[in-house]
Amino acid sequence: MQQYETYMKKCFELALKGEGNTSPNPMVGCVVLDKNNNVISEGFHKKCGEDHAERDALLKTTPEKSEGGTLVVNLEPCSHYGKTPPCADLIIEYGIKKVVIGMRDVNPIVAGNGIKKLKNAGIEVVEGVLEEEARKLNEIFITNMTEHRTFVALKTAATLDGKIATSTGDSKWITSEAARLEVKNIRRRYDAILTSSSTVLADNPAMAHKNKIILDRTLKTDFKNSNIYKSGSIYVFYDETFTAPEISDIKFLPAPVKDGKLDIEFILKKIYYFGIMSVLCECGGILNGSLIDYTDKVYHFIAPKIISDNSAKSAFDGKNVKLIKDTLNYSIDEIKTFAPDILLTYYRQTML
Ligand code: AOF
Ligand code: ZN
Repeated sequence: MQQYETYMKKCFELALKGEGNTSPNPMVGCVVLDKNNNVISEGFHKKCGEDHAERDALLKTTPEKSEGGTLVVNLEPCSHYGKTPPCADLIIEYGIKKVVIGMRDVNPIVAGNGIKKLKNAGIEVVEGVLEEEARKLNEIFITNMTEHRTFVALKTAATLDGKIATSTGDSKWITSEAARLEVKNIRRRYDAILTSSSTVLADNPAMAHKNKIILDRTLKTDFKNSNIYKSGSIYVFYDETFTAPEISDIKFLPAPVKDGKLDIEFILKKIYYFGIMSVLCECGGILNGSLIDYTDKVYHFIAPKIISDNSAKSAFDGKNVKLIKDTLNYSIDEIKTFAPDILLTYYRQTML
């Protein structure tokens, strides 16, 4: 088992090479061992529509070499004809005798059928190796498949006293360059970034990304000159009672308004329909206060600085919880250092 864990970790590493490119498919890595337990091949899923990890790894070796060997993969091999033929069939063809799996596939077309097919062919199947990590690696895919919705992540960068800007709106820079570089890595994991007109107006950020969603209820940003509109596919959501301008390269999307705010639930449904499987929200405290109800995961950078001002802007605002028993609660998943700052990653307590 110990030995399988080492190979499973290798699968995670390989899978992560596809990070940011596999959506809506999962990230998958695969290691093939011969009958003497020597690694003879490795592979990973590079992009939706291309070879699955198992096929990628097997096609780099031969049935002569893999005969009687073991295949380690973080997700149950598929049993269906999709964009590619079933991996289970190829595993059988290659004479593999044992398949070690991180997690069962949650895709209903596969779910257990891959394992059945392998077992029917006389292959031993070892399940659940580093399952928790395997599930975390594909948390986006699992959410999409089981809940039919976009995975929502939120990033904020605050001082020790939880402030993201001073009372005058100054926020450059709360966190270090190392922390800000990490934000670019985090963005790459998600299909889109989401921000608001207030952030566009306050900071004029470029937020390099292939898909950008901007919540601009009253259409008050400068669509011709703001940095954010200069690259990527742009989706602007606005109050449906307004009239959007005609600007090529920007998709203007009317949305209903509830209590003076754009309806977040409607927007999240709409972007899922557009094929955006995951989104990273980078907004101010007020919108964060609304988004937090729909957020699965938070990336919270903390800089060792104090502003100490009641009028400074908070990372989360507007929920106005009066009793501690009514707070929103989270489980901290990870603490990383980006000196001199830290990054806390946490999930809603109901998640995972
Ligand atoms: C992947 N890569 O390495 C594995 C996947 O449309 P298809 O044919 O590419 O099938 C996608 C499904 O295949 C996916 O939802 C998952 O259930 C299964 N396994 N997918 O993209 C892989 N092993
Ligand atoms: Zn497959």
